[in-house]
This record gives sequence, structure tokens and C-alpha cells, in this order.
Amino acid sequence: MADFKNKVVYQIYPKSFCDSNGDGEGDLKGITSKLDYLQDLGVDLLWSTPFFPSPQRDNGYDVSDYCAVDPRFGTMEDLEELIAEADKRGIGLMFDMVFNHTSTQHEWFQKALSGDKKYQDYYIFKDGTPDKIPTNWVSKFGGPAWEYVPGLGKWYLHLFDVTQADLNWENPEVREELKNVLRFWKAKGIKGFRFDVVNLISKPEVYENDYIGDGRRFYTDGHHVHGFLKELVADAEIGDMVTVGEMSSTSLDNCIRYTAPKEKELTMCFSFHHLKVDYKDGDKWSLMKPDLRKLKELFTTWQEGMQAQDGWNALFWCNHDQPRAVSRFGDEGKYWVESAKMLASAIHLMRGTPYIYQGEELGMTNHHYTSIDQYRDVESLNYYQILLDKGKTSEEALEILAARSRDNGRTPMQWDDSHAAGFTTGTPWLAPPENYHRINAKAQMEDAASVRAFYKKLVALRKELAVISEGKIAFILRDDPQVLAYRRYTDNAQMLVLCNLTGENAEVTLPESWEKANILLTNWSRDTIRDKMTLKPYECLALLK
Ligand code: TEU
Repeated sequence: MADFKNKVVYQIYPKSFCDSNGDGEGDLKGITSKLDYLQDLGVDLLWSTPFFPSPQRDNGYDVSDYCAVDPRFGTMEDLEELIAEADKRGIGLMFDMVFNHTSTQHEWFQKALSGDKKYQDYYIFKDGTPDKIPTNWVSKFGGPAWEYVPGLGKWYLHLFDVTQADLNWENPEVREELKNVLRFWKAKGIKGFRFDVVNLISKPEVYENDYIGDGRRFYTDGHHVHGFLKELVADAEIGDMVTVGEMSSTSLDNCIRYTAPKEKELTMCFSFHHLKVDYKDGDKWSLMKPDLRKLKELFTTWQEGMQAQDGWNALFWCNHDQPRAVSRFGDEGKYWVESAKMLASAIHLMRGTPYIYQGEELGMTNHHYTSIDQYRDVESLNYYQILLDKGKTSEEALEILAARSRDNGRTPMQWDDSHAAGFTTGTPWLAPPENYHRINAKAQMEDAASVRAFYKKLVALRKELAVISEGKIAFILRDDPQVLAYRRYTDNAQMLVLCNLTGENAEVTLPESWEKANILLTNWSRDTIRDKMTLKPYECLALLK
């Protein structure tokens, strides 16, 4: 995969990006209408989450036809227009391939239900009786991971929602079908793919109960996963495209194998360990402040570990499954601008490919909903009930959802301060936070000191400076409790990045003399550098020599 290291990817959640027809949901024409905005930001690739036909139980991650456009998002012509218009602006499209499971509305599953043996073997069905579930595994959205079909006398596996049936990758016919999907979209001229939870595709030979966990250790990074990926990439001839795998609960060793060029699997991968540093006892639904030491440790291990063996990280804080980074790791109040910019520098100057999730470049925040009626996500609705069943009051459960719900990342893009943040002329499917009057793209496009202007600068710097796109990385100040610090270097240049992760001043002693270095970037005004100095709250500083 030549020439991707200076590129930046922008992620779009189409349902919430821009609504062109006033039905309250975003659509493909809406995306096309905002391409100039994206070109101005300087991004190279657009990853859109799924817009394929789907009953929308999981907002499009329950696909019922991989090679068509859901009418709620537009038509195939709209999609072709989007691809062509993006191409004119030097922007490539990346589509989201949800290949671990299909919707139970997919033709294959429907045929399986009607008794067709060929299609039953496309999924993971186990013979049995309703009183004996095959294993005790827990679905990622809560509840059992198996569903019984009385008419067939069989159970089927669903690691996610009950309407998302896991595909049987051991069946070569399934793999061939999926290669055809890739060939179909490649022929449309797109530039890359994102593969949803692709490290869960290889299931074990024997299904057994998990007495120490929820079952994930039996199917995560499973025994055939690397072989399946190699075969998929080679046979569908997508080795020259940009590919990113979403890796759930993965390991460093596996991610090296998924992404080292010699393995011929993927260009890069998402891992999520750094986004669990505020899960108390590893539980997403148990709140705590982010453990900053742990965060630093994880960045260090993954950056240096991937570098040592030629792996490549996708760099990100936000996506459609995550609360907003500025609300979670920064400060929505007094230091909103500073913390949003600091978080951006922290990852954009690392080794890997940065992803900007829609609205992140504006410093968009969590929604602060106060009633369960405001939520739409299946995971939030399920867990609200689970939390109540565990004895939480509804206030407590709502407080947890407000911090952790995936809907935080799914509120409409804040374009301007008009009705519904300029996202739709109708009623938005999910309400934007009130702060859109203040935080919006229009206001920030006119402000050279805005969060967006800072992101734009970071995107441009990655293209200008090889030390950012190609340089090596080494972490310093490893024991400092407040400051994330790393050095990037090539034969010709050196860069030092300091990020104060806290809202307090931080004293730092630079490792060697950087006094004469140039200030490349900062979120506070500063013109002198000393070997010993105080970083202001959330200050970030990039020095170049
Ligand atoms: O996400 C996979 C995933 O692991 C997270 O959704 C995780 O399960 C969740 O945050 C639980 O806390 C991908 C997609 O990004 C997500 O939107 C889909 O719902 C999921 O796969 C199923 O396709």
C-alpha cells in the first residue's frame, strides 16, 4: 500500500451528517453538499459507516444487502455522484464492510430460516432444545449470544444484537460471497475499506462455556483469522487499497500481524485499549475518571510496539461508538478550546494514520440527555434496563448513560446556529446538544483561532513534514503523571511533542536542550522555551529542530 502515511481520514456517520430532504435523517446528497467543507479541512479519505439496506436495528450495522443503497440514504446514482464529486476534490471513499454478521433480514438468513441447508451453513446454527443454550456467552449488547428458532429446532449465534446473526467464515462459499462484495465496490472506484469487528470472524472448533468471562476469549483473534484475511485481500485484489480493521479486545501481537506489510493483511487497525482507561474494573457501565498513567502506558506500548515490528496504528479518540473526547478527556467548560486542541495534537503528531470523526474538529461535546426517551441506540436502551435490573435507580442509570452512551457520538453535525444546528429543516432523529448555538462549523470557519482551524493545521503539517508522517517515535517523561511526551525523528529532523493532559499547571524538564528549537504548534501563546518550564492547563507544544 504505497503512499498512505501522510493521509488523514475523516469519518462520517451518514444518518447524522447532513439531511438534504428534511426527513430528519442525514443522506448521501447531504454528504455531497458538504464536500467543499471537507476539502477545505484537507482530509484525503472519507470513511462512511454503512448506508446499505438495513432494518436499522443497529443503525446500519445490521446489513440486509451488501451491494445496494438503503432508500433512506438515497440511490445508487446518489452514491456514484458522491464518489465522483469527492474524486474531483482529491478525496477517496472508504466503505464499511460488516462481515462478521448479517441482519436476520438478509436473504441468506431468510433462506436459512425457510429450511435451506446451504444457507443454514452460512451461519452458526447448533441443533438443540430451547432449555439448553449451546454456551453461556454474553452478547456485546447485553443478554445471551444465542437465539433459539423453534421451527428449526436450532440455536444461532449472534455476538451483537439478536437481529445480527454471525456468519460462518469456515464455509468457503461465505468467503467467496464476501469477496464478491469487495469486488463490486472496488469496481465503483472507491479507495478503501473499513472492516467491522473483523477480528471476531474466526470462531472456535468446539463451543464451550466460559466460566471466567463473557466468551470473548474463544472467538477474539481466532485461530483462522489471519488466514481468512490474507485470502480475502489476495483474492479480492484489495492489497493496493487503504484498509483498516476494527479489532475488538485485541492484542499487540495480533495487530502487528494484521498490519505489517509483509503479512499482506490490512493497512492498519483500530484497537480500543486506550478508550477503556475510564472503565472501572474494565466495566464500560461503571464510571471513573480516566487513569492518565494507564493512558500514557498504553500509547507508549502500542506506538513503540507497532513500530518495532512494522505495524501501523489508526490514531483516534472518537467514533460513532464513543462519547465525545473533549467531554471525556478534556474540559467542556473553562478550557474547552485548549483541551480540544491538546487532544488533537496528542494523536495527530503520533506515528500512524489519524482519523477525525465528524464534529470532533469542532470540539463537539456529549449531549447531556436527561430522559431515556431521548436515546435511540439499541445498546443504551438494553443497558438502561440491565442497570435497573441490577438495582440502580433511574437517575443513576441515566447518569451512566449520559457519560457512556454511543448516542453521544451520534448527535447531528453542528453546522450553524439555525434550527437543529443546520443539520435538517425537519425534526432531527436524535436531538443535538443545546450548545450548537456556540459550537458550530460556521462560527469556526470564520475564526482563525478555532478548534477547526487547529485541526486544519494538523492535517496540513502531516503533508508538509516527513518527521510526522514517516518519522520514528520514542516516548519520554514516561513517569510524569500529567504530561504525555514523545520525540519524533528522521535523519534530518527532530520534533518534540508535549501535552499536558490535565487542567493544572505541569512542571517539565526537557531531556536535552530544546531552547533554540522552533515552536511548530501550540494552543496557548508562548514564545520562549526553557529546559525547565511550566506547561499551562491542557497546554500542548510541538517543537521542531
Ligand atoms: O463496533 C464493535 C464494538 O465492539 C463496539 O460497538 C462495542 O461493542 C460497543 O462499544 C460496546 O460497548 C462495531 C461498530 O462500530 C458498531 O457501531 C456496531 O454496533 C458493531 O460493530 C456491530 O456491528
